[in-house]
Amino acid sequence: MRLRIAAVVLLLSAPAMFAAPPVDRAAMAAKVRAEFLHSWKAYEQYAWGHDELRPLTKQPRDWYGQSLLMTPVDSLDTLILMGFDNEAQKAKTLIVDRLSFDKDIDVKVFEVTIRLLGGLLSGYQLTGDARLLHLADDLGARLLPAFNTPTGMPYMYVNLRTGKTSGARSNPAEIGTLILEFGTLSKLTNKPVYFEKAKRAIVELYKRRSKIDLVGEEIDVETGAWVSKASHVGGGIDSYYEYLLKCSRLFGDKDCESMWKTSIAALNKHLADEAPTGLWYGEVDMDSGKRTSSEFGALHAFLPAVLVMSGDVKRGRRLEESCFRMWTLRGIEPEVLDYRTMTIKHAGYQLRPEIIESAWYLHRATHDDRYLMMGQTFFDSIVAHCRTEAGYTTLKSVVTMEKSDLMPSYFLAETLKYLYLLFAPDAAMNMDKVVFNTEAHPLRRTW
Ligand code: DMJ
Repeated sequence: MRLRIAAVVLLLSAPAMFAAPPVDRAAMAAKVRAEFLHSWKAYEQYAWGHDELRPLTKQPRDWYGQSLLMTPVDSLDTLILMGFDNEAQKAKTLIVDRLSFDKDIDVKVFEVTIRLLGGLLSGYQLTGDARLLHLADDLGARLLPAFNTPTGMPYMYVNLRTGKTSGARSNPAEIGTLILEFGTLSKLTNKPVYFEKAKRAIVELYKRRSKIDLVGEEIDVETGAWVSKASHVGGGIDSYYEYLLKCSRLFGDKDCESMWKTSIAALNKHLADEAPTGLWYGEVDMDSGKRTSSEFGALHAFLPAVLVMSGDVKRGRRLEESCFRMWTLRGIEPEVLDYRTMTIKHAGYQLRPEIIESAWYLHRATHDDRYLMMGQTFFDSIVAHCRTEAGYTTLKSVVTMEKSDLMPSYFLAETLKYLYLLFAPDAAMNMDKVVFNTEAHPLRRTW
């Protein structure tokens, strides 16, 4: 009997006895900062002036054969935020001296907008250097021909020199993730055309939602017809929802607010899936709402952040717990998981930030140390598995932990920035009137 009581007492006090030690935020912020510098120095040494670094072979990589300075533009505000003043100055000098958009290359409108336009705008707002705004304006003008479609939804590609467009088959993310950058550009240059084009695009997309208020995965921007009716919150759709909410916040836009409310209600009704493994958001047919798959992955993990931002902390918390389960299944998250069987569908890890971004938003909203613990787990796994002599690299597989050979620019723009923000004192980022674009570039409402 006494033994049994002792066991019960032991069990009840177990959480206190075995609780993880509190996370030392200052020490963690310093570690993240040091790893950022390690990555930046590797870029400087082996890929300076190019888009990205291949850390294993220590070679540069340019997306379109000619550099658009993806890594420096994407990293500038993180350098400033972390207080690397000399490096930030050097990056800015490189950008204003060398970056030219007068290039005969077909670029992806979405990628160039979130990384370059976003990075130039936040860089301008943080430094006040008008040359960065001038570059943003030049880029914006070169991207505008993409919107010349019968529907107003943009083509996927535009040639920066000739304005020639291509890629009529696009998707909600590429169509609906432009308004924060184009809208900010309008406000800062007093040229309404940017906001108007991006707003029309997102509205035209929304207008083509199904009767149950869902969008599909692929749409023809010339005819406006859906090519794929798979509806989910993963790659190809994800940041469309993020921008509906953030557009309402940054611009006080009532249309965006109403589109967001209708859309999130539909996601909660049709995509949210109460599985034995937790709350997830799966895939359904956009017309019937019939479930078509139980896949969820690294990209879907942006949703807890957006739920929290909209005030739904309860669902945000539960979904982040599911994401954490996905991360700890193998010690690092896979690109895609089947959450019903907990089997891995795509085993790569692309150094993605979304799960960390969500932990940061949750920590800001709840002050629950659990999210610091999660952040420490994310950081430790990334260091353990992705660190190389020259920066950090993606993984081919989270099962074998075999390394690939790329340090995407968003690793510096987002992954390390969100880790730093999670551990740094809250004052590190004055959040008053700031909205982060989907590439973690802080845009400040100054208008
Ligand atoms: C980034 O370029 C952006 O976060 C985008 O919204 C999704 N893909 C990467 C990060 O995973």
